[in-house]
Order: sequence, then structure tokens, then C-alpha cells
Amino acid sequence: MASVDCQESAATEAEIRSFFESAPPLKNSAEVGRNLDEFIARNSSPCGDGRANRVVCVTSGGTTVPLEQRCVRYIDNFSSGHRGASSTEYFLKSGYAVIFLYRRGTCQPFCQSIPDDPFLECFEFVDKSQAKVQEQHAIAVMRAINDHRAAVENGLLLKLPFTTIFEYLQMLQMIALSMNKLGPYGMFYLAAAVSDFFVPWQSMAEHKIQSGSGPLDMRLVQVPKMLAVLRKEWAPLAYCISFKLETDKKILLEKADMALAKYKMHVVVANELLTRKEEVVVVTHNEKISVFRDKSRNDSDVEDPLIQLLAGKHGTYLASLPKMK
Ligand code: 9Z3
Repeated sequence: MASVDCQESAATEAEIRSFFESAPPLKNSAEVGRNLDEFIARNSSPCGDGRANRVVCVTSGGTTVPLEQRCVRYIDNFSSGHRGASSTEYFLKSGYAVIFLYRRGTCQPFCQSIPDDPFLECFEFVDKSQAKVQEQHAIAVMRAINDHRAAVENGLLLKLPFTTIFEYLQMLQMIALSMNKLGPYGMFYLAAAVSDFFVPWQSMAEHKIQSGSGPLDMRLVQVPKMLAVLRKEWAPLAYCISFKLETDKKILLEKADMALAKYKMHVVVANELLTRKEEVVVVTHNEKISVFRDKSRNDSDVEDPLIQLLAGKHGTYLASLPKMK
């Protein structure tokens, strides 16, 4: 069995402070704050017998690492956002209000049945100034529009796109501090593929790096692991689920156990790159539960049984707490 050393260390307070102090400020933080406060106020009213609405922050897609301040080149990753978008649909079906923090341009909830390039494939011209959905896509498109509209009206906050690691972590901090008031009825489902290394803003070239003068040597530093500070300071009562991705099956579960213990997560969902759409392993302090996609159906996905299991675990956790006054 391959052994893994404990390279991942929880970030120190100084590293976290330095990251946020030196990051380029969010361009629309006032609007993000307003949207968050309004959404949480609307979705945190107690629903009687001392219970409250459950609100989950789903993070989705991959963060980029810019190499120049006036960004021409950046480091990206494989994440398509499918896990986050699909999970959002199932959380909504399970009665959660969802804050969807997603990478611009990646999978969106309720859009899976729409062809990848809708404007070329879904529509046809009626005349020079009007277009309509082509017959063979009409049912899928109308369902997507109806589901999307109902979700946004009833409990899906979509207006939180990110691109860079700087935007992602600043928005995650804002969301966590806003969700703090929900206590244990708030959940984090951290499915975004977060960069492990980045170029600090101050040491980043301002302009496009000139080529033609030989190899490019760059030194990237570790992104401070924010899971621990999220659990300890930002939203200490929230129910936290992180994901552990590996390509080597032999170290996956050990790394998931390490993440669970080091960052005090309630659950770590372990998944391997090549089989991530077929199987995940739900890891807690005393269980490892494999969850599989139902292969007998073409339209099934692994997120369906996964979210059912996690919503159930969240319910058990809530039931174990002393009744809220
Ligand atoms: C995951 O492991 C997600 O399941 C995937 C989903 C990114 C694999 P897709 O977006 O893929 O559907 O294409 N996300 C978390 C990966 C990650 O960055 N984990 C961090 C780590 O392993 C913890 S936050 O350290």
C-alpha cells in the first residue's frame, strides 16, 4: 500500500491573513453581500417545531491561477462542474435552499439535457427576426427553463460566479460568514476543484510575460487550506462535506481519512478521477460507504443516491443536537 506523508497542513492564521490581504479585491463584493443577505433572510425562517430551513452552499467547477495580473495565461484544472450542478438539483429536490458558487462557463443546474451548443443545435429561424426551439429539443429545453425558473424563485441563488482562486476564496469566506447565522442548518458541499498552488498577487508580473528569452521559471506557493478556518471560525456550527480527489486509488481512502481528521469535516467524499461519475466513497469517522451510479439506467447519475445519503446524515446530525430554543 502506497504510504502518504502528511504534507497537507492546515494553514496558519498568518498565511490566511496574508492571502486575503494581498488578493485583488472582489469587484462586486457589495452586490454579492446584498444577494447573500437577502437570500439567507428569505430561506432561514423557522419552519415550526424548532426546526429551520436547511441551506447548502454547493461549490462547483475549478479555480484558475493567473500568471500575470493583466491575465493572458493561467493554470486551470479538469473540473467540468457536473458534480456541483447535478448535486444542486438533488439538494433542491431534497428540500434544501442552495447557494451555488460556480466557475463561470461550467455546468449549470437543469441544463444537462440541453445539447452542449444550444444556439447552434436547439434553435431554428422562424423568420429574419425570430427563432424558435427545434421540435426535437423542445421538451428538454422547456423542462430546463421551467425547472430553472422554479428553482430560482424558490430557493436557488445562482449569481455567484468565480474564475480565479482569489475570487473563489473571497466569495467562500463571504458565504460562510453569512451562513453562520443558520447554525447547524447550514451545510457546505465543497465540490469545487480548488487550486493547491498559486502565484501571490504582489510577486505576479503585471504585464504579459515576454517569450523568446528562454525557459520560464516560476515559483508557485501553496494555497492556504481554508477548510480548517471555515470549520473553526467562519461557520463553526455548519455541517461540512469536502471532497478528496486522487488519481491513485491506493492512497485515496487514506488521504480522505487524513482530510476528515485534519480539517474536522463531518464527511469527506472520496473520488478517483477516472471513475468519479460512477462511484464515490462517503467517509465519516466511523464508516466508509461506497455509492454507485445505477448502471441499469442511462439517465442515472451518482449524485442522486449520494445526495439522498448526505441529506439523511445531515438529518441524523440535526436530530442529535439539543433542541434549538
Ligand atoms: C471533487 O473531488 C469533485 O468530485 C470533482 C468533480 C472536481 C472531481 P466535475 O466537476 O468533477 O464533475 O468534473 N472536488 C474536490 C477536489 C478538490 O479540490 N479537493 C481538495 C483536495 O483534494 C479539497 S477542497 O485537497
